[in-house]
Amino acid sequence: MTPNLIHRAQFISGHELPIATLSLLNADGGTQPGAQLPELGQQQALKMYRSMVYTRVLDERMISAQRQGRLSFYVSCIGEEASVTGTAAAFAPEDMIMGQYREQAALSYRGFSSEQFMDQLLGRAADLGKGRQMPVHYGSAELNFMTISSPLATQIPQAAGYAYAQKLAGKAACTLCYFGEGAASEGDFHAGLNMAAVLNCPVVFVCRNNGYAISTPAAEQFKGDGIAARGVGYGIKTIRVDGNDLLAVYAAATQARKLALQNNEPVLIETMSYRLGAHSTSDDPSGYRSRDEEDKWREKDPIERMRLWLQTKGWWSEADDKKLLESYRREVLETLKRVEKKPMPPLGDLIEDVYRHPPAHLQQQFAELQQHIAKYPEHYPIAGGAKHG
Ligand SMILES: Cc1ncc(C[n+]2csc(CCOP(=O)(O)OP(=O)(O)O)c2C)c(N)n1
Repeated sequence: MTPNLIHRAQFISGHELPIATLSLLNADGGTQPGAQLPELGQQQALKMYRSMVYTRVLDERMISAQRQGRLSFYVSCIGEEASVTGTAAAFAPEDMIMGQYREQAALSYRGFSSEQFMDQLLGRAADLGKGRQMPVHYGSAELNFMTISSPLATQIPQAAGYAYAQKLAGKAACTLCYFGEGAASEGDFHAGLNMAAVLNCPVVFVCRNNGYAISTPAAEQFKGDGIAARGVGYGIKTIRVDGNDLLAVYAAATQARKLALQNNEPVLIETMSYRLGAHSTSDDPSGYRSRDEEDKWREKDPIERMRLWLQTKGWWSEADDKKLLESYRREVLETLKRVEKKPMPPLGDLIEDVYRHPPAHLQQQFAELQQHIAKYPEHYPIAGGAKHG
């Protein structure tokens, strides 16, 4: 780049205006004047809408189930369904998704079933992860959804590396990587973005800026212009979108995927949204934010906004909506009851199938565990006493 010389010390403190936000859909379901809408047919629009509604129903029911003691922990996507669905829907099934933990809408969009969700959440034998992970740590090789891992931001350099490897292998696929604005404070964020930029990796990073990292508001996390400004700093094409606007998110993500694949380059999307629920079932947001603030965001509900748009197009009605909600609620509750009766994984799964032969120290720990269960079977009703081996 040719240097741009100045001859008087001038410090740069940022841009005069914040980075622009792509906004197409209004809260009443109308569109902005001059809005360049994405190509979106009825079938695809309805698939996206249904997936958002399903995720909302699943989240609400699973939070209640956690309160009833039927599962130990849950993380909801409530309020951020459009950020996730709008991006996931713009990608192809062969594109790997690497999520943080709040992206179940992407999994449901790809066809992860209620039974698969609950096998994982309740740690049943049929869980694809064999019940070894905490709830919400989903993964599916079949759906190209990398297993969630709790340490924040680890998926970011991994996504850059995955995309790099796919490029070297000549695969026409793009990696989709999600993270929150809080995770963007980790070193891995910087390493991952820089690596993706320098090595020209076809990866689309989606930062769900939902205003909070658990109890820490964005204003106390960073001083710059959100996360989008950092993408520009790393030489990455970047766009900021209204994350509660499914049409804007989908438009940005469709174009981002095209850029990433055509030019072999990373792209960053920052979706501006709000975590309407608690951080997890272990959190109580009333300790760090006001009801008023939450209510203001509730008025911008991404699902409601899309529903109104679909209705103005004549593609959906209130009666359709009622029917859909009822059928999802029934499906989720019936599946929960069914999965609760399914068997737990055999105890031996704890140490098998990781190493070819379980190493001696694990075998010893396992023998101690079996003795312990045999001695106190009443403490391990779900392990079925010592009968699992
Ligand atoms: C390395 C690491 N540090 C801390 C945590 C604890 N932790 C879990 S979630 C979270 C906040 C993340 O916020 P953000 O990335 O904005 O995502 P959000 O939960 O808002 O979707 C923290 C600090 C962790 N999981 N990993």
